[in-house]
Amino acid sequence: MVGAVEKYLLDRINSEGSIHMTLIDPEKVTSLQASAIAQKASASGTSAIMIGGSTFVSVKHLDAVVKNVKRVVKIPVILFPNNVTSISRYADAIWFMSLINSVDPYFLMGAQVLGAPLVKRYGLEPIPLGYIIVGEGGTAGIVGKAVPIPYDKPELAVAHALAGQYLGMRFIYLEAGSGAKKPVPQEMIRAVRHCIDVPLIVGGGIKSRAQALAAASAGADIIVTGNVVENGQVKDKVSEIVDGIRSGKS
Ligand code: 1GP
Repeated sequence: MVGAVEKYLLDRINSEGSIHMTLIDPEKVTSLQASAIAQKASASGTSAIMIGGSTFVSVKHLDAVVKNVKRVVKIPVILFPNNVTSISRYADAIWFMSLINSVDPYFLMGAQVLGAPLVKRYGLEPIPLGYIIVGEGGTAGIVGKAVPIPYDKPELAVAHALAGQYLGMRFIYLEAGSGAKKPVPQEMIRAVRHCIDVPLIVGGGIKSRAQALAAASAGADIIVTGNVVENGQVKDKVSEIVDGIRSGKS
């Protein structure tokens, strides 16, 4: 059941403690820009490339972005879908995710039912993921009709994360929303990490070494950054964040 990409992620978490992933939003880049970002991020120590955004993008453009990224990096390319239109046959794997705190059945199980046959047909590796929107929640929270979990309610984040794990999801993602003013607080990361047995992903609003270090030392196994690489200086920024993650674990 555990495929090659998932095994790779687990192995890297085991050997490094915490790892970094770079998120590329296909809505914001050309396919050439995407491959340039991926190449620099990979050279700077990121462990995988995630591709996805919160709103609409054409499958044609998504395919071009994924293909171009695949051409230049050896690390896995994992889709981070917001809908059934976010599935590209050229990726290695897909976070097969349910938005646990959505009030809309479409984001809990509807889109997954529509997307599953395509995942099968394209031979993509599905990695089961429980997605939980916290804090401001950003565009993902609005589009996904989530009831975001307030930062001062870590026990609610724990309840959602445990429910995801007990349903068989093999990763849990605490999402503050892309560009969030405040990343997920350490107290919430700590509380969730303490209660679940599967790897914990944290993302949204992480822009600095100190913020990456804070998330890693609180127990995040995977730290995702997106916005920070969109304004150039990919090498410097990813190196800075990867360095923060590594020192957070030492
Ligand atoms: C968003 O968690 C990711 O889905 C990354 O957020 O763009 O703020 O880094 P940023």
